[in-house]
Amino acid sequence: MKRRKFLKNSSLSTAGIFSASLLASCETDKKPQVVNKMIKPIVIATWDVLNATNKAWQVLNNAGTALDAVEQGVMIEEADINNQSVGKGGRPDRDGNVTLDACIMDKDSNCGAVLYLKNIVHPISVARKVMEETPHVMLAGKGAELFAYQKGFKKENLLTEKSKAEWLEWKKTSKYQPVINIENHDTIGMLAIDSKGDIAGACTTSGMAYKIGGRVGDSPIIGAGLFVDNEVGGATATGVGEEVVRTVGSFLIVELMRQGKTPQEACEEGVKRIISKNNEKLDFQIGFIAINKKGETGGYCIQPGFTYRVYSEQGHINKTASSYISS
Ligand code: SD4
Repeated sequence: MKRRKFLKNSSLSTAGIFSASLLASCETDKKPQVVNKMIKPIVIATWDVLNATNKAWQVLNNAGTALDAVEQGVMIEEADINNQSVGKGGRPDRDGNVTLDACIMDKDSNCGAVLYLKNIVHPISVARKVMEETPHVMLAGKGAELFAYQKGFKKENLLTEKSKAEWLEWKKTSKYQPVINIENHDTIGMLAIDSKGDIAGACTTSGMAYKIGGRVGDSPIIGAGLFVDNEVGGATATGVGEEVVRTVGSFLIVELMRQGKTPQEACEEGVKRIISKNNEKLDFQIGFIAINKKGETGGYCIQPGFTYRVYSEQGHINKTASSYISS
């Protein structure tokens, strides 16, 4: 039974500017008409993930929900073996195991997550099943994997020859030195607004390369790697997850937007909070992106080099985020 059905849709009652016209459009099937011209679908994602934002935009453009858009969008990266930070082809932990983390959040503040999931190409879809078909928010490890099999997901080897060869090379020194914007490249966090004005988000990763077995970062942690409040907006993160977790980064950014900051200002404040908690130490990367209910976007990072993609009616843009350290 779908838990979401039991939850009240508070967003429609609070988003006054959209309410009456939207309720009318919600009742039509398949292709809802955008009665209120203020609502423009938009998708935003960490890094230069053209194929993923293209996919999400297709869903939005066909009057799909933001939730379907972000799920199907990030699935592109999960299946892409050339992205060695997400899904199949992800770099393993130091014992050679590829372990995946993902979470998803919808317009009604429902959320689902999987942590330390092995052998499944699409953790984001398992996270969605956790959200929609269990009374829980997070499933981890073997339990998450067994749950996935029960839901029909297939077992697959996630370690590609390329990632295996690199790991074997790394083992010769076993030095753990994350390299900014290389080792931490390509976790995908995605946020979307659909034609009804509803927001959803997804975040999925294979985590830090060569991490200690069992390590989980920010990406599957609601509030850290991802947060959505349909009354306000959404935020998602990439970079050194430990730093994002200890400042509850994405939640902070959404709360700053609730208090009136633009997505850009809120992302800057989120990054600066992390820097201040590290005594101004700047030798790691964090990147945040955010979107508000009006469809305004922002992105900010510590080190130069973080890009994000925006796809809206204006077309596709790959943006370079401004950074705390100027390039
Ligand atoms: C983590 N935030 O596991 C992730 C890593 C990341 O691109 O962003 N990689 O800490």
